[in-house]
Amino acid sequence: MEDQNKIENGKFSSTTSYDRSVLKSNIVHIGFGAFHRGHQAVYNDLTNDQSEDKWGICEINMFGGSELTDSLRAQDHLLTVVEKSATETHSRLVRTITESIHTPVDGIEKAILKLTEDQVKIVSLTITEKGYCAAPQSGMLDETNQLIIHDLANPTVPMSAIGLVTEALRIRRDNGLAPFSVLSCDNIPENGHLTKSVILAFAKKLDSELSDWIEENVTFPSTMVDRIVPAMTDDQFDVIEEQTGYRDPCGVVCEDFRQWVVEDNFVAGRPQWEKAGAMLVGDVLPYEEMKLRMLNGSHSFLAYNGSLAGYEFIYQCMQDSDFRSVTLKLMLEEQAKSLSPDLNVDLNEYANLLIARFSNTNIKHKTAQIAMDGSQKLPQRALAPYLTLQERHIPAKCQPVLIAGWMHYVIDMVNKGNELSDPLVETYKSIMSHVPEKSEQAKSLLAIEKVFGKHGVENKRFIEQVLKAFDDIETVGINITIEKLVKD
Ligand code: NAI
Ligand code: CS2
Repeated sequence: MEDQNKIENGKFSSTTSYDRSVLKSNIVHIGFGAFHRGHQAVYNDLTNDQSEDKWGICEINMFGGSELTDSLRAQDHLLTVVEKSATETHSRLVRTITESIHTPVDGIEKAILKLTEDQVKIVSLTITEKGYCAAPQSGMLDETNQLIIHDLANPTVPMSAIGLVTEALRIRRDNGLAPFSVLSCDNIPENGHLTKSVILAFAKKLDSELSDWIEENVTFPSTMVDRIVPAMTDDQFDVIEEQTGYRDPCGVVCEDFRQWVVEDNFVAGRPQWEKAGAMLVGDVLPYEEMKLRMLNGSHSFLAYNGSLAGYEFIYQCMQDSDFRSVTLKLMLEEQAKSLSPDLNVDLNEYANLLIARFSNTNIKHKTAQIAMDGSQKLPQRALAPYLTLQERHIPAKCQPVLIAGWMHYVIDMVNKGNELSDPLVETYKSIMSHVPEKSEQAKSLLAIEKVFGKHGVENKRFIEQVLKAFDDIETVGINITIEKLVKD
């Protein structure tokens, strides 16, 4: 109540004014992280203000402590989003969230019950790349994943989001309830398609009729999602407090830019998100590829190589003229050339916008944050575009440095005993402890099939280029390697 009063009395640049009491949890969202708060929650809140039809969101978290959910409840599910351009600041009060479930405390049964309520029309996800329990390079259900092993043995009390959604769909089918759409909002190419194939493969192992029913009745729209929403730190909570007068523990500070391209394929309807600026289209893939390769690929390049050069934040990399030039080169001369020729977007303009967004000194986006979960990100951000250039006979110079930077980063982190957040961390540690030479460690990292498929052992040109880049970083250092790339 006290926190509710504080947030309700906060000073916001803008708030919506629709009647919250009419909201129902038509959307259940799994993965109440920073990104969802700064992106989908904002789109949905703005949409509610402009349409007759109002959609509420029930938030579910399946991992970690319950502090965030406890705080959200204490402030009546309201939260703050502060948007910062290089020169301006805007604060919003987001009012679209209706309720919340933290399964480690509330129990998975409560989440299953929520997903099987009649009014639920969309189940959306921001569960990070690893949450899909797919092998990163192939995109196939990873049956060696511990959560999947658990859920196949205990499908009525799942631990993974994949198991939870499948169990809810089973109950909906058995009870004659209408299906919902499953909307992935994670940075994965063809995220809808991947979610569908993982859920179908999982369901098939339990009950092939269920898998057939899901295939016939459920839709999995793909999305391209974009807004830089860094993990919160103390000084960013200070920013929120300075802006609104209330240090919102559920608030986020993000850039002012936002983009959402959504495949318009919803089995039970959807909010009119286009009223808040989303693009509803027939085919998202060209946009997804553009964003994943040009933005996220460059982000990963900067995360690994920027860290090796001692940069803590992305904007600091942009203040180094060599890093800045190489990033633009990677975007335009490599990633852009790997895209569909039919993409009707001015890629020069897009790249320059990305450089401006990365340069925003008000956004404290840590290279170490983006460096997390490299095994889940490299296939779509580095390997796939490299392979397309290879097919098209276009030279790739920066992409091998991206992958080599990742290898140095992983080796350094493991050797120094630093914590490395990546589902394959045990594989890395095992390589480091069994293979003594650094150059041999690099070869072993490239041979990890889950990340590079067979390319790390069979694609001679790829292996040669990445190992050469690895050797350059080792012998002349990252700064000279980057300087050479600028001139190359
Ligand atoms: P976060 O760390 O704030 O939140 C991650 C969320 O995922 C948490 O709710 C956590 O409980 C959940 N999660 C983690 N592993 C899970 C698993 N195995 N199963 C189910 N849930 C799991 O991260 P943030 O910033 O919200 O980003 C999440 C994802 O959103 C990213 O991985 C990316 O795919 C996407 N995204 C993030 C952007 C950003 O700038 N932060 C921008 C565009 C997309
Ligand atoms: C980043 C993204 O953490 C990462 O891997 O590249 O989360 C990035 O900030 C977003 O995709 C921007 O939309």
